[in-house]
Amino acid sequence: MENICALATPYGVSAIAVIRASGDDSIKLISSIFSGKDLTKVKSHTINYGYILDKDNNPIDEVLCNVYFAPKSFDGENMVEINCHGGTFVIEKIIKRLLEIGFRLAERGEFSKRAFLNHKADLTGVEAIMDVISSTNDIALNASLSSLRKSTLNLVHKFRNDILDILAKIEVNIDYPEYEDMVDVTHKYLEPVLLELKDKMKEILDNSKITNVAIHGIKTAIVGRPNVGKSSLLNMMLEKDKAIVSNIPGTTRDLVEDNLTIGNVTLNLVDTAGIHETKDLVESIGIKRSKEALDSCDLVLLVLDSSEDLKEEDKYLIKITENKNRIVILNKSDLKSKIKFDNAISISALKNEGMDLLAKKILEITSINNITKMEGNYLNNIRQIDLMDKAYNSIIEAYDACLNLVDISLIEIDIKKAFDLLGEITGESYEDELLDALFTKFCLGK
Ligand SMILES: Nc1nc2c(ncn2[C@@H]2O[C@H](COP(=O)(O)OP(=O)(O)OP(=O)(O)O)[C@@H](O)[C@H]2O)c(=O)[nH]1
Ligand SMILES: [Mg+2]
Repeated sequence: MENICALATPYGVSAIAVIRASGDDSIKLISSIFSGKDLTKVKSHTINYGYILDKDNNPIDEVLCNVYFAPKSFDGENMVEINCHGGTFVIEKIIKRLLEIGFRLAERGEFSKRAFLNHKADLTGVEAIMDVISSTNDIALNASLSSLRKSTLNLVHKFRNDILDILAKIEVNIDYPEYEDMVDVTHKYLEPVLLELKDKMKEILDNSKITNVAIHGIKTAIVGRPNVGKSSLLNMMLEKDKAIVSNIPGTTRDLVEDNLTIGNVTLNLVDTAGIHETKDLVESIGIKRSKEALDSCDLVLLVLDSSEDLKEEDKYLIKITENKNRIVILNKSDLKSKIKFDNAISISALKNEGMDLLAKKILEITSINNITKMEGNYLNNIRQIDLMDKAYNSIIEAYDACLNLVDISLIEIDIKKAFDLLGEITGESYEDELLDALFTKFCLGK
């Protein structure tokens, strides 16, 4: 493949930076500007000391080159990792030199894409690498590490094998009706098989939805009428002055977002504009956004001002959040309290009091501490879940068709669709596999 290079560490000043290079001639090319050993002759997986040289053979930087010969490298290509000093000027100079001698800059994710194309990793494996990098809590990290150890791949393979088995049996029935050793694939035979498959898929989907909230964060909206202290609460939770606070009602006009991790729970917090009737155009746009945030969130922190009697807006918000995952927060506990609310948490955002109670309540309400028990029985991201969901729906269709005694060759189409959709999770193809399974599992050619 083409010779590509990219900085693999963050751009900026650091002790060491790593420049990654991959491609057919990558080792040969870098060797030609390297003062140390001939890199084409060293052993794979060795670290080699020397200098990267400029056009006039003057040193650009003192480096260590890690050499990996194909196919035993991350992306399955010849690869060199140049460990240089982490100054932006030096990094740019080395990359410029690499471009001069025939490399081009890699695109985003191109090394991983190569790893996939070279069968070094399936799509779930490639995604797991990204997930490890973006983990913000232990659950997310454990999930991505287990996916890196192929738990997701194995899970999908298990489903695909089960489906393949059904497909193969149907095909054999259709193509070789005279073959006597085969099970007769009737509606009666298919019904319990599809039912079991459907239930298993549902279980995975349910598990995945719970774990994904834990992995990717709980969308949490802080709502309330103006001036109750929503932005003060956000700032208290984040331990920084993220949102503007003032005693003027209607201070927050737009959504203010940030992430916060409490124990194993990551919250994607959104502070919203106080919800009330207004004629102010800008404010009403903000309020519309508040309502959207409220509709789409997984958890509501409803803030009430405990120093004032409940107003119409409070009552309205209490009512519309009733059936949501909700924590009611009585703010301004430093002032004389005028309201009571069952199960509410009392805090003073001004005095920074009550965060411990709120944190405890959040952990309680999100109850995602049992997730570790689900290891290997869930999918790790929305793309995977979406495909599994579609595959599940195809199996439901197949099952319903089976109950209605629809022709089996038509039911087969839905089952095949589910198989293909699951294959998209891992990036595998389908036609070849079906043929392989047909002939290896049933030995028809003998
Ligand atoms: N006494 C007291 N005052 C508070 C407390 N929390 C917030 N305030 C005050 O209440 C006023 C409003 O606070 P904000 O955090 O801006 O309220 P908000 O709900 O974000 O208001 P809008 O953005 O206008 O909807 C400010 O003057 C805060 O200092 C508290 O716990 N006790
Ligand atoms: Mg505010």
